[in-house]
Amino acid sequence: MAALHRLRQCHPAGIAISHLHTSSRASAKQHYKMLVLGGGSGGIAMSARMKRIMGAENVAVVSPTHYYQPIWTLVGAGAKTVASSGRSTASVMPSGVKWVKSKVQEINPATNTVRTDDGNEISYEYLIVALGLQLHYEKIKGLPEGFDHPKIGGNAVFTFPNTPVKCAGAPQKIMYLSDAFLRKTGKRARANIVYNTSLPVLFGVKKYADALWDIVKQRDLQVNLRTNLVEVRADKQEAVFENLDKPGETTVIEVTYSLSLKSWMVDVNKENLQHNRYPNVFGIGDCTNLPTSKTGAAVAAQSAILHRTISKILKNEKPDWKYDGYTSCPLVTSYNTVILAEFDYNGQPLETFPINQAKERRLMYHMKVDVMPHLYWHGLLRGLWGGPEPYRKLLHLGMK
Ligand code: UQ1
Repeated sequence: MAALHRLRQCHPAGIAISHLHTSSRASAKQHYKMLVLGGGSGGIAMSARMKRIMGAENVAVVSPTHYYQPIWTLVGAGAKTVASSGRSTASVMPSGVKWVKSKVQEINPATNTVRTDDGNEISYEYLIVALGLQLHYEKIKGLPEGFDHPKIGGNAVFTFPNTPVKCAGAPQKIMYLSDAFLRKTGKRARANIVYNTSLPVLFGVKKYADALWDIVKQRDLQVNLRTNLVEVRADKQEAVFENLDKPGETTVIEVTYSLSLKSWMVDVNKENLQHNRYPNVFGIGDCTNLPTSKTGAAVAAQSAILHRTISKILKNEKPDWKYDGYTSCPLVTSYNTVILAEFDYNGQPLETFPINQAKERRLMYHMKVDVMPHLYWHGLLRGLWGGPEPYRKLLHLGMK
């Protein structure tokens, strides 16, 4: 039941999963060999890969919308348009794969069925859960209503919450871009920029954290560790933070706005992505409990592993490839520089290029802004890009 509960709780924006019971008021019965829940990066990449293994007619995807989320920090900073981040689900859906244009209402892993919000029941032989991760602003007292009180000037406070998050670098990327924006527009002297993070470190991987500490010092950005946002008083333009090392001790700061995220996870094996309780269920991406940063690059690597795991299981063989937690976070540090962090479950750097990636570089900014979107739309989503692992091995051959 615990696993059921965890499965049930994976519900991103637009996808609501309510009760778990086996009765159904199904108006149409459908069955697929492979049912994919979610049409984001993981769902679309896996449906393209599953189509290759078993034919399009055996694959269905339940999905409402699709966004290219890696560009959102740059949209926030005004460097890209929001329109450039969205594409219709129809345009990314692999041809021939059945697109179920509904929301997931219930997952019943005991009976291998899923119910959608229009009352239909779909049964499956294998299930891939790729439902993403939902933002829960309401977990902070005073949010989301507080967003209706916009004010510019004074303290700009960026926060990293005490919960699982999507890309762990995003809250500080938008801080660097805000700093750059204020400098560009001559308003930096009037603002005090603060980064309040619940973590005991600025970044989980020491190599990149060291480089980022240099940047925050240089740019006069104030960092407070182990500091967690608990309340926003929008009318008074105040935010309340707790000191995680001294329970009960809070600080009130005058603010413009702040951000927070919250999620629950699908319980999968961290090496092969198979559900820990239901062997015909798999998970990929933000909705899983894989203990790594939730990024498109992580989904790329996971898609290659999950492809292999499912191919092996279909042949009654044991999964053999192991996911090492590879993830990448292109840390945008200004309007033309990026630190390209790449690392594994253990926080060990796993860099692709034979140059020091902890250094801020223009080249890496172009990689992120001009190259990655192509790799995403034409590689990852078509099931052709499984992350840079093979190239990393080739480029580093003989260097060790
Ligand atoms: C990546 O594979 C990927 O997915 C397509 C991204 O997101 C969209 C990335 O930002 C990065 C950095 C990678 C990793 C790829 C290389 C070549 C380092």
